[in-house]
Amino acid sequence: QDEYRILRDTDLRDYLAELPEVAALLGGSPGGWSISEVGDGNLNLVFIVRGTKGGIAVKQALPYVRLVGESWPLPLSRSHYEHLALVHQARLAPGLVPAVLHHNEALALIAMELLEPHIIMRKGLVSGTCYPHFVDHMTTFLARTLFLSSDLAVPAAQKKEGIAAFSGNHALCKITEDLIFTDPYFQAEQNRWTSPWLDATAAHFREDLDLHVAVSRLKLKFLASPEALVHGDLHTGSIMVTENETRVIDPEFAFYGPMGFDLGAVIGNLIMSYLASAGHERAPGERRSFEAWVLETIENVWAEFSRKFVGLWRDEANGDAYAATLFSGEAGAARLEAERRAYMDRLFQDMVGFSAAKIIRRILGLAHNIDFEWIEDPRLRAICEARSLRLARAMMVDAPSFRTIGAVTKAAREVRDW
Ligand code: SR1
Ligand code: MG
Repeated sequence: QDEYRILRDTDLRDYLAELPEVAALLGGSPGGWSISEVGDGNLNLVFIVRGTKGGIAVKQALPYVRLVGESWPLPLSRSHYEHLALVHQARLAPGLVPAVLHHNEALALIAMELLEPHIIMRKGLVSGTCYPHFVDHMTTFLARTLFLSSDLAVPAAQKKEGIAAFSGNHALCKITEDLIFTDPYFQAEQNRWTSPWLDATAAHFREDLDLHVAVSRLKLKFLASPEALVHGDLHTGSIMVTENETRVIDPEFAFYGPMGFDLGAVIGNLIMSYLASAGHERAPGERRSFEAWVLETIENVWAEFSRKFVGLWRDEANGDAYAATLFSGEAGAARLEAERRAYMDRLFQDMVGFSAAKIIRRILGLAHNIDFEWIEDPRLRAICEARSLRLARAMMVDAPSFRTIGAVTKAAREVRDW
């Protein structure tokens, strides 16, 4: 068995040369392969390797958080969970994740299909690009991975085995527990924000007990609700797109958690994209149509997700929850249908709260995003971030007042003019 070491140029080339399938896919002699490190995420190394015939992506986990350095160790086992999640997701939502070509657990390395000409969706959004198939692809991914790993779809024993298989990924969960649900709400050393204009809001958030209660409820839900296999980090930087294709990457934070967390990640990041748009240079017509598309996308993600999720519940409910014997006959069917609506209402509330948590962490916590960071004018950036914080606070503290996704987009539109 290999011993862990960080694979760089020659070492990686020699390693891949020994993998017949990978070498055949790349083509040509290993000496002629080009290797470049392209990782711009917070945790890992990512290499693109090209030969005469084709290319692959190679992801290797570092034993520490890349963003911070060796002072913050992080288990290599995250690569094992990422691989496991990719395999599960490929089965549950075929064609929506990259194909795995090779995995070496000891080296914490995964070789994957090279997604080309895909780009990271966040970058496309920052440049004002709309993705016409995103709603369909993403809601298929969300509905299928969440429903089909839940107690609505699988028998209890299988579900419990799933929970057990991912239970060791607690170091990655702990990052989320701290960075999303705790740090932005007190004076954590790693917190940062990019402008003194946000000092007062950050200070208010540190004193705001309504907000502290709301975020603590969300944290408890995150800690103690193994509803389904969640991706765990489903922001727009974990999605690669072309005009016609969508792939979800990087599920190293995967575990059995609350479904609303993945939904909230998608919606929260779209809201940030919408509210950051005012800070990026765009022709007025382009800005209007991009922002209209983002709002429409937010509405359609929820609408299509719920339609697909409930459809799966009607057609593929093989789990132990809601035993069919308890809902027989016409009255039983009608009652179960009403219960499905109530379930979706609760999930919607979770999504609203988690969206808000995702927004706040990207503005007041450690890890930021280019939606805001690439806004050049510091004053404009602060305005976009302040609007986002205002909306997020309302969504978190007063989630029940947002009864429909239309109420969320209406509030986003209003805060955009604030
Ligand atoms: C220190 S890790 C910061 C963030 O990077 C990942 O993409 C996750 O979002 C995590 O919270
Ligand atoms: Mg990632």
